Amino acid sequence: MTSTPATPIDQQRKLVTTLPGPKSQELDARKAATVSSGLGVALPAYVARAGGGILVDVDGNHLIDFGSGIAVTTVGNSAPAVVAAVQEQVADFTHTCFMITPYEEYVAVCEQLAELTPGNHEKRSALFNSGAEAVENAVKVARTFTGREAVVAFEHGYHGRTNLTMGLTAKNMPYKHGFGPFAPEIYRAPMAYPLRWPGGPENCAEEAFKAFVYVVHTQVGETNCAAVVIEPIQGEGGFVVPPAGWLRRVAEYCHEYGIVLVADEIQTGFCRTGDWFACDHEDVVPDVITTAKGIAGGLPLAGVTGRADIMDSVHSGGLGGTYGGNPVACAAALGAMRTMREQDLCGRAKEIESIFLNRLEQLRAKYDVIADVRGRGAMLAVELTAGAGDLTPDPTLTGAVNKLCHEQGLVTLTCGTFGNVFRFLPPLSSPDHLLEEGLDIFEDAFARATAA
Ligand code: PLZ
Repeated sequence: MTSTPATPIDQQRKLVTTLPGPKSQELDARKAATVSSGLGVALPAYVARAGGGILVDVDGNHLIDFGSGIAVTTVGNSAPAVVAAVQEQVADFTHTCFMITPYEEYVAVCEQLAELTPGNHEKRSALFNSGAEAVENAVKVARTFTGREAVVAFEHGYHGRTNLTMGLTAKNMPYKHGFGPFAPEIYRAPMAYPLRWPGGPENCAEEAFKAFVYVVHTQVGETNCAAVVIEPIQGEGGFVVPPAGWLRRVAEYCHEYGIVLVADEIQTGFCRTGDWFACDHEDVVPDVITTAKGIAGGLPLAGVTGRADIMDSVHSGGLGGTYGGNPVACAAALGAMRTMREQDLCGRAKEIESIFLNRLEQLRAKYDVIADVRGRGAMLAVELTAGAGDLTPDPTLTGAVNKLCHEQGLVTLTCGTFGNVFRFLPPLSSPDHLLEEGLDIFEDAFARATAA
């Protein structure tokens, strides 16, 4: 099969119109007439091409990407190995349904997952289409294995938008509002959130662990608890990095009581935090791990990988779905994982961390409204508050900075339960000069928004 290689995208920011440009505005009018208003859009610049660290819109603007489509295009958009693998696969066959007539690509992805995820124990995987579906299936597996029903999740946690995962997700607006009733047997423990821990960051690990144990003991009962579902670094909830040692204690506790520890690494996985998985940094080996986003370079694929005894406890036919582990998405994943290895993208995430942290710490020294600079690898954030020791969240300033960045052609994202966290998730394929320029724009936006 032959295909015309696309011309490489010039890795320079370039604004030829104000944003959104006229063609984007036309498309946005069509959107308003046809797409449900239930879908919010952060920056209505319609994308025509993307690669490296740049998104090119339909008007010819070159935008710097600091979002990676919410932590998905870790290897970059249309990464060469992903494109080649997809083109080859799509020409061979597009779908059979793995449950009907299987194919090698699915098995090969599961082999990679067994090798790359934390722990050397025997593992099995099942593949799905979205992160939420992976989390749902992890809970199904944990319930079958334990014969128990209850699931514990954490404050500020995010696990998806399906019914079960809405229940696991903490934040009401916009994820849950008006969409209940939610699935039963979900309990919530306080999150080890150092900046906002009532007893102070120095006591956070110890006190948060005790608070978690208290919830399990008093509200659930250890022997009723099937699973604890946890993001080792929280994503949508505000890039909350728990203090060292806390995750390990939760893991040991789960082990002691036969509770399945499900690490939701959908946002943190695949080199994003400078390790293959965020659990690696804490030397924690979860029983089950959920993956999606970065796994397949932008194609929809998700995985549940776990101890063989847990994953094999489900009756045959109990797991599946028409499209789960689609061959084209699997081929993309194999291309993406090869790229991560060959280009040492874990190392690249660490380099990005040092570029960002250096600049963000300087900014914090200048502005007391920056209450916290946190994150790991290429998953970093600043939390904006009233300042001078007052931790009242400032979502208005956060939104204002975000808007100014967008106007300058820098695609940025916010997050957090209080909407006051500014997050940085650049593709790991982004060259240094774009990262530095994006940070210049951010600093300038910050100066302007705080002066206003
Ligand atoms: N678990 C840790 O980050 C998805 C959601 C964006 P899906 N995060 C982005 C939005 O507003 O919908 C996510 C995650 C963690 C689960 C999920 C869910 O993954 O692929 O979006 O279903």
